[in-house]
Amino acid sequence: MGAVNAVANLTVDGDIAVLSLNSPPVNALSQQVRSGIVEGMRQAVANSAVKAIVLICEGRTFIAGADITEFGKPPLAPSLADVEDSIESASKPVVAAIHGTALGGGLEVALCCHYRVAVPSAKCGLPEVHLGLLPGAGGTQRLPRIVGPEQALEMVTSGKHVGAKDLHGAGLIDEIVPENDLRGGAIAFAKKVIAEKRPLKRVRDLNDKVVAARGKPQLFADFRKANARKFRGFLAPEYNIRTIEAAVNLPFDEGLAVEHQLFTELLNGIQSQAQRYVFFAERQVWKIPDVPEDTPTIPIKKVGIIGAGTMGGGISMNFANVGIPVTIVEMKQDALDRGLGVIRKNYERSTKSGKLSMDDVEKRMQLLTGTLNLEALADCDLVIEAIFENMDVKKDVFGKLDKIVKQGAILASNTSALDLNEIATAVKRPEFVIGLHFFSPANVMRLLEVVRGAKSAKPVIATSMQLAKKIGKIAALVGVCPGFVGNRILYARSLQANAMLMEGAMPWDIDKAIYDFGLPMGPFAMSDLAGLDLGWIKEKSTGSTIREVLCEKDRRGQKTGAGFYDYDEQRASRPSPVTEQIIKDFAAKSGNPQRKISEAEILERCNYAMINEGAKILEEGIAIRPSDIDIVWINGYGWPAYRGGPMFYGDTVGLANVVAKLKEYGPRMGADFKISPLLEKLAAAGKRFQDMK
Ligand code: 3H9
Repeated sequence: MGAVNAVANLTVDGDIAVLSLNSPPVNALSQQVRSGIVEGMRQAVANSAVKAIVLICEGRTFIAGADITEFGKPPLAPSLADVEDSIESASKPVVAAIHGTALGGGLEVALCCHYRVAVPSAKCGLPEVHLGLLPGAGGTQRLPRIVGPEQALEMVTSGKHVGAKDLHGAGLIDEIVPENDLRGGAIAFAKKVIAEKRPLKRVRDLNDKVVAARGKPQLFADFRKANARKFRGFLAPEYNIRTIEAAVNLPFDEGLAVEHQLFTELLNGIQSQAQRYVFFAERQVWKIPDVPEDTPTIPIKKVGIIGAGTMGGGISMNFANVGIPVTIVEMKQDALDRGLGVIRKNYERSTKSGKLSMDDVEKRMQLLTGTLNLEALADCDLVIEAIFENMDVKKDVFGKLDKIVKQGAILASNTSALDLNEIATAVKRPEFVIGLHFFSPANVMRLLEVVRGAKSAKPVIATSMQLAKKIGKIAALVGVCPGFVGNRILYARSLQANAMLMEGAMPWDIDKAIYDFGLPMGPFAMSDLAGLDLGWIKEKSTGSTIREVLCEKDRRGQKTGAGFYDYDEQRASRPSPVTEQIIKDFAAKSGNPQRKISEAEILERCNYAMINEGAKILEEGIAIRPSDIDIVWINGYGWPAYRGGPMFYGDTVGLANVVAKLKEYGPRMGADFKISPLLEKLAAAGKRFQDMK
């Protein structure tokens, strides 16, 4: 006994063999781990002194799934099915000892063990759906046999990690063992199994729960209906549902065959490819080439927010949620009261959905201190300015902050449009200035653009990224340019959308194409939601754009019941004849010939203009890598993850095709439109954005 291979170790403790895996970071089921298990099981079974086997992992977690990096490569023996068979058909009881997260293939392996014990903090889940997949190693057939089809449906389609205690209740975990003694607890449990002569319990043989649901198709129909909106466009949730249906309606081996066929189909499809790319993109985005992981950070114990409006309030909530005290500064008492009132209302709404208790609400509210006095920010470690977009006002505020706030603190702006470097000229410590661009509603949206000024110091950047993680955001580091990454690309798309209005398309035609492509809404519905009067001043309005004319007619978006669309009391939209006429009048004046614009053209012009702008952003070094741009658009604008972000989408279309189309559209793209040299270069070389190093 001893080392089985480089990642597996077998020891014998009395009559219990302990097969231990150690393959950092997450003990994924790589070829080495698979062969370590198969060989370890063979040795343990062959050893006549051994009566039961414990499967356990070193490091931070039990097996967290198949090794995603192996997908799409030629399969290497032994397969995961071989691994599972070596456990499930073992002649001695096998006990899985779970800590950390048993996910995907990891949980599937545990389900092939005859028993499972876990520490209280352990979690289990089948998160394959997030990778555009389904559990492909028997999980869809075994899980419903233990927890029942209802909970199985929920788990495979949500990918949620479920706590050990809940799963103990559901029968998946046989015993909860002490947090600090998993190994001892698992061995004691294994001894009990032997002493009590418990049977080799194979999950595949359990049938009660699936049989009980047989002949109840309504269960699945209802589930599909209830989740239709959430699943829209994604293939994997539907395929996951079908496997649970198979588990209910078919014998185990036939269900397994259905699972295998659907898994293979998903694995080879573009959606899973995109979602696996996003998985790695979400992890890459934190890595900044010139700001190494060991860069010192500034402890953030107290935060100041200037502005209690929608943005300032939402931003404050993020910090209160993680226990960081926040001082909120406003100019007038009524604005401050209103802002704090809105925050309270938002929190109270969360009590209705059960996310928070009233006690939690009070605790969070107590962390928020409102004041009219800027001086109250003196001892903050981070101050975020969230006032309206006006350079002079912002510079004035930063100048004051420079004199008030202690040295070593970070001075951040939430600007979405202004030049951060110019703002930084207002202070004597520009290296402590950074942009923290939250997206509205700031307490909900996951994206944070961390804007690196020309002088932002590395510890300031490192602290901002770390803090973003702490408050549950996904942060992308971007450089200074108008609109940064997200809004700059949005603007490139808007130019095309607006141009097409002058050529014969209506807002609803464009919005429909973009919605059907997978985004939550198109540009005109989005404008109506945000309000058309952002930055519009009645006295200065000249009626020279469609937007201005709409505002002049008091069609300022959803809030006034009309904008590009008309809205009913439930805020349901319908095309507006008034808007149609305004557009037709403008189009006639423009002299453009009017034509029917196809859905393909709408999508190509909008999406390819975005890809082109993304390429320019890369050329200018505003984003670190193409996948960071994709992260911004998925998390800030609802680009569908199953299309992998605009840059990944460009790769799937083929960059040569993108360039060819942009050239074909030529002058329609606009007089100022230029194809990015980087895009042309990649296209000519037959390369993808993903090939950029
Ligand atoms: C599956 O099992 C299919 C089967 O049903 C059927 C097969 C036939 N593979 O997230 P972190 C890397 S599909 C390869 O920052 P945390 C990750 O890239 C799989 N690599 O840590 C990162 O690398 P780097 C189903 C993986 O503590 C490092 O590990 N399972 C894998 O915040 C640390 O990751 C899943 O989908 C993997 N499976 O969170 C679970 N997992 O340091 C996916 C991680 O170079 N994993 N890496 O950037 C997770 O959800 C989280 O990693 C976990 C830890 C919760 C485990």
